[in-house]
Formats: sequence, C-alpha cells, structure tokens
Amino acid sequence: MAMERTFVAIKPDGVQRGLVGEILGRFERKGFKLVGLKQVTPSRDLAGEHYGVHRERPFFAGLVDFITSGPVIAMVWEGDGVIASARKLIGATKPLEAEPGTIRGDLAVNIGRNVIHGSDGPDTAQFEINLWFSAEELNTWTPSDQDWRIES
Ligand code: DAT
Ligand code: MG
Repeated sequence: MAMERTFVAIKPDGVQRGLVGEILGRFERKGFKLVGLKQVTPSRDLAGEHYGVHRERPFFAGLVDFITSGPVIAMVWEGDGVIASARKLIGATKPLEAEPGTIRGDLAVNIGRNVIHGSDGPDTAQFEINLWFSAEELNTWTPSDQDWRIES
C-alpha cells in the first residue's frame, strides 16, 4: 500500500472540551506519523471552501458558524492506508451510530458537535491538505522507532 497523507482536524468542541491530547494520542498510538500540526481559528472563507460540497445543505450555515467559533487543531497524518484508517478511528458521522472505541463513539453525542474531521478519500485529502497547510508547514522526517512499526 502506498504511503498516504490525510487531513484531520479537531473541531472547536474538541478543543473547548480539552480532548486534544486524548485525540492526538489515539493517532500516535495507532502508529501514524504527524507531519503537520497547528492551531487556527478558521475564517468563514476557509470554512466555506473546506465544506464546499455541503454548501446547499440546510445545515451548512450552522456548520460554518460552529467551525469558525474558536480554535481548531489542524493536522496532517502520514502512513500506510491512513486515509481510510483515520476515518475508522474517527467513526460514523452521527456519534450515536459510531462504534464504541472510535473517537466519535467514545467522545461525542451530537452530529453538530462531533469533535473531529477526517478527509474521506485521496482527492479530498489532497485538496484539504493544500487548503489548510502550505508546503513549508509540512515535515518529512523519520521516527526513530520506524522499524518497529513498519515491516520493511
Ligand atoms: P463527516 O464529517 O463524517 O465526513 P459529512 O462530510 O457528511 O460527515 O458532514 C460534514 C459535517 O457536517 C459533519 O461532521 C457534521 C455536519 N453534518 C453532516 N450532516 C449533518 C446533518 N444532517 N445535520 C447537522 N449537521 C450535519
Ligand atoms: Mg466529510
């Protein structure tokens, strides 16, 4: 499987509720590599571009209000199959349908306050990484324990 990168963001509810360390830790423990990380309060333009596919949905305005309401932790994670795997770690969009053990299943109740975002495929991952990060903000590095997480 080719090495992939995906965009993940802890939404303002996750930051306000003090869940940043808990969520970062789940991706670290899984074995993925953090290659980009910053805190940003998104502008309405950035939020609108990020959620552009939902522009015509009735919840769009509320979604933009929410995501721009405070700081977000924007991240890029790298690893084999990380795009689909991050979606599994995150769980279903509706937290009440998300399996226990997933981030939304364990930490959220409401669809409008579901704590975290993850890119849903290779094209959106590329689009969202470029939208939120400049090339200089992403790091290429080798974890010192690499040989213990990836069979070469
Ligand atoms: P996901 O975040 O799992 O990729 P999505 O792309 O379908 O889900 O929707 C983006 C976000 O929009 C989602 O995390 C929460 C919000 N949302 C989606 N459907 C909604 C609905 N029916 N009512 C309110 N908010 C909704
Ligand atoms: Mg989505």
